[in-house]
Amino acid sequence: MSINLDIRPTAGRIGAEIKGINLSGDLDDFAINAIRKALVKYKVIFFRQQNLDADGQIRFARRFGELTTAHPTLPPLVERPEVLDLDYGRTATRSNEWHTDVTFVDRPPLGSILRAVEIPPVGGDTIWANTVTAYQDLPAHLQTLANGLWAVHTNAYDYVKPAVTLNEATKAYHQVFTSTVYETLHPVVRVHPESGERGLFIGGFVRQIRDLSTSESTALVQLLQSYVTRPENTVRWRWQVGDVAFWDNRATQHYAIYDYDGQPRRVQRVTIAGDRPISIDGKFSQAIKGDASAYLPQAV
Ligand SMILES: O=C(O)CCC(=O)C(=O)O
Ligand SMILES: [Fe+2]
Repeated sequence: MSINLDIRPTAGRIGAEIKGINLSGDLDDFAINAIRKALVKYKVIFFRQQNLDADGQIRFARRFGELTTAHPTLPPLVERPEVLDLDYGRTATRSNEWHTDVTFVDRPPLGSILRAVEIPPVGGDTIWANTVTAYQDLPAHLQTLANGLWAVHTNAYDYVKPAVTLNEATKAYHQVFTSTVYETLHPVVRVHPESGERGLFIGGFVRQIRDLSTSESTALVQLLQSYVTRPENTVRWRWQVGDVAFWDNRATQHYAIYDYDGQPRRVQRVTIAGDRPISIDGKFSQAIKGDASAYLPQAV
C-alpha cells in the first residue's frame, strides 16, 4: 500500500508544501515513507500551521531516525535535550549567514525539523538553497575541479565582522559556540546517500580548501558558493506560527533573514543524526579535532 500526499512545489527547483496532513496525529509507515521521499526529492518540505508542541515535534522527528542532542556546543531547551531553542528577538543567536548545519563534525545532521513558535508580523523569512542543482549548474570544467577538492570545516571559523564591533551578548554567544573546537575534512562534492545525487557540500563553516592558500581557497569557495545562492536554486518561506519546515541537510544550505530588528522571533529545532559524507571516489569524511560523541547517537 502507498499513500498519495498532496504535494505543492513552492519553487521550480526546491521546496514543496505538503497539505492535508496532521503531524501530531498517528502517522503510519506509509505516510512516513512518503514524507521521506518528498524530503529527498524537494529538499525542504513545509507543513502549514500544525499544532505540534515540542514533544510532538520530537515524536515526529524520531520516525526518521535517531536524534542528536540539540547542538554540539549550544545548550538545549530546559528538560528537552533534543530541542534547540532559537529565540532571536531576545538573544544574540543569529543564523543570517548561508550554512549547512553542524558540518564541523564528521557526521553532520541528516536533517532538521523547525517549528515556528513566535514570528514577527513581517520579516524573519528563511531561505533554503539546493546544493545539487548548484553543482549541476557548474560548467563541466568547474565540476571536474570541484570533484577532487576537500575542505576543512570548523565551528571556530573567522567572523566576517571584526571582534571589536561585536557587542557583549554576541561575544558571549560566540564563546559558547566555540567552547569546544571541532574540525572535520569533508569532500567538496558529496554523494547523497539516498538519491545518489552529487551536491556541493560547503557552507558557512568551511575554513580552508585543502592544499590551497587562504586567498585561493577563499576565492574558490566564493565562486562555488555563488552557484548555491543563485536565486534559481532557492526557495523562501514566509512563516506563520505553527508552521513546520523539514530540510535535508545533506543537499541544502539555509539562511535565516534578520530584518525584524529587535522584535520577537522564536523557532525550535529538532535534529536527525546523519551519516558520514562520502566523496565521488568513495572516500569518507574525517574528523580532525573535537569529539562529537556526546552530540551524536552511537555510530552504527
Ligand atoms: O531560524 C531559522 O529560520 C533557521 C535557523 C537555523 O539556521 C537552523 O535552525 O538551523
Ligand atoms: Fe541552521
